[in-house]
Amino acid sequence: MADKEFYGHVIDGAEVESLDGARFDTVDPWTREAWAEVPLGGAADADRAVTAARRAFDEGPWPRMGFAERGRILHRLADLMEEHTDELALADTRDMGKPLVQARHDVARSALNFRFFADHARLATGEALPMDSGHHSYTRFEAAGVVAAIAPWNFPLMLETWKVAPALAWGNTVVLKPAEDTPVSATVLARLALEAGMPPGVLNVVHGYGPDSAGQALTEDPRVDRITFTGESGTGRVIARAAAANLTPVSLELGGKGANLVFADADLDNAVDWSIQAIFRNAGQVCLAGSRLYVQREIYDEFLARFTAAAEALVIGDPKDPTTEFGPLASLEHYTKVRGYVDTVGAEGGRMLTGGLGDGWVVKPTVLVDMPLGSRQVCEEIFGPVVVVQPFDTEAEAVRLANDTPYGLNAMLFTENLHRAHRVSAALTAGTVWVNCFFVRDLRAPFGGVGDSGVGREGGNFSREFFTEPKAVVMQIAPA
Ligand code: TXE
Repeated sequence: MADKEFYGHVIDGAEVESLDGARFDTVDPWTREAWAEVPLGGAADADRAVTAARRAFDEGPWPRMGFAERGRILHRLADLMEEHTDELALADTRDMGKPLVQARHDVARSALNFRFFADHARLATGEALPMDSGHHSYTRFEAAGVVAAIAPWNFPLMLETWKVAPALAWGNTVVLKPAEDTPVSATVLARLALEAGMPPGVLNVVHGYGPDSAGQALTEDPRVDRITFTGESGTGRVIARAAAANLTPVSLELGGKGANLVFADADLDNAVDWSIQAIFRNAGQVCLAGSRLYVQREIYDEFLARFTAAAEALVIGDPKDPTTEFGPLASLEHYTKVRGYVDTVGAEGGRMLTGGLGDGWVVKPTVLVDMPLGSRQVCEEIFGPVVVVQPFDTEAEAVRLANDTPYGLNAMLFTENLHRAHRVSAALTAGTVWVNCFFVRDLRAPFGGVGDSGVGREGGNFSREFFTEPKAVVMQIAPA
């Protein structure tokens, strides 16, 4: 491709190449051609970015500004993001094949991340503890320092801003490493942050890979005070080990194998609609995907018929076309991985009702039945548009099946029975449970997972706890 656009690292307020001049391509998974180039950052580039963030934290105005002034800049950034919706959305769509309509939705949510955390930090209240001894104790939430934010490729801008926004709102400085498959929107974001008046060095972006590259270097740098990571569970373990060497606190949002329980008393139209969204939105490349669908036997056949018909009706096509609902997988590597699960359905003892391979890097909405409980399709995170559907008889059985996984990010259930809704929500091992809906979130709520799905929670006060150092001040009110 003749004229690939270039998107640099953003370090200390300047858009720059790597020190050694190396670059790599980012590939549009629909055209399967490189469409942009970014610098290939290594340890030396990560070092430069941390140095800039360190200086901006230790000497710059950002941590010393009031919440209102920082908030004004963060709101201005949100305004600029909304004005640049097309550019940001198209960047994610071209980088990873997400339908443009969904990418535009992600931009709106990303702008909201800045607005929400700016206001949340400004309006946060604390607690003063009157003590019998004639003292009182109060808590200060002080910025932690330099935050390394390492992001995945499935919701590039959205998950980057979910980390960056609270970190900045609480006065930290940031080095963001976007995923190598989806680098572009991060550079655009950093450009807009400078335009919004953010001082140099406050938000730095360094591109590159993970192991033996910029990502690993960030996790090993003792000048980094917090590491926030979203990605694969195995990578989470590697990062936790690196962080342990410096006792750097980590927040890990990892994989999932979400259970979706549809009871016979559910509103079927609603259950079908959400169950389709839960596994086929973003071509199933969602940590929260409802990839294990358990349906009560009385309605199993009817539900399956409706669900399969809805899956087949999804409009597959060029993600840049605004009518497209379902695009290709994000990369050849990821397509090959997901294909491995589709190709082995028969060998594992199951059956494909609909779906399979499409053109290029498309795996069509795929519905599997009769999969043995121990099969790879049931046990492993596929991270693609592949759902395993199984019948159950009793509520207890449904809960047991749902909890039979090392993951615990989220679960869904559909029922019109209020008592059952509360009972099952309490019994499920998961960071989030959705009842009669999916994907809806209040940004004040905790977000994170249990077991292999991660460590820690982010959102609202949970983000405050992670991105600050809480300090207790004890003061004598009157001499004894
Ligand atoms: O993730 P990785 P990948 C799952 C999904 C997918 C699989 C692999 O199953 O198929 O993970 O995706 C950086 N030190 N999820 O390979 O490797 C890396 O450069 C520091 C679940 O993209 O975890 C990228 O920026 N950084 C998921 C980021 O980590 C390292 C979202 C994620 O890469 C590193 C995405 C290291 N040693 C994939 N190794 C979810 N839960 O939402 C890698 N990185």
